[in-house]
Amino acid sequence: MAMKLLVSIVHSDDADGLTGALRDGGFSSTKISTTGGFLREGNATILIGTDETDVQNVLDIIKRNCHTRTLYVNPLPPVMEPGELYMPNPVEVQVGGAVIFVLDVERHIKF
Ligand code: 2BA
Repeated sequence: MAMKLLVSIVHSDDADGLTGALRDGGFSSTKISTTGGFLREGNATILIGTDETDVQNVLDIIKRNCHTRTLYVNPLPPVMEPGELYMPNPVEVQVGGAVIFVLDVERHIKF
C-alpha cells in the first residue's frame, strides 16, 4: 500500500495535544522543535508517516487540534537619520492552525 509523509508545522502550544490525539487515533508521529523564518519564533514540526488511505483521518485530527492565532508584530525599523523618531506600527499576522505538506514516501524501512 502507498505510504505518505505529512510534514505539519503547528504552533508549539498545540503540538503536545496534537501528538496525543494522533496517538489515540493509532498514528505514530515525531515532533521536532523548529523556528519560523518570518516571525523567528519557536513552532513545532510533526512528522506523520501513514497509509495513503488514512491521510484524510490524520488531516481531520490536525484540524481539530490546531488553532489559528492572530499575532501583532512590529516590522523592522527603517534606516534612520540621527534624531529621527521611529513609531512602530504593529502588523496583524494570522498564524496556523497548521501548514501541511503531504509527500510521497518511496520506501519505509525499519531495522
Ligand atoms: P513563520 O515563517 O514564522 O510565519 C508566521 C506567519 O507569518 C505565517 O503563518 C504567515 O501568516 C506570516 N508570514 C510568513 N511569511 C510572511 C511574509 N513574507 N510576509 C507577510 N507575512 C508572512 P503561516 O502561513 O500559518 O505559517 C506558519 C509557519 O509555517 C511559518 O512560520 C513557517 O515556519 C511555516 N511555513 C509556512 N509556509 C511555509 C512554506 N511554504 N515552507 C516552509 N515552511 C512554511
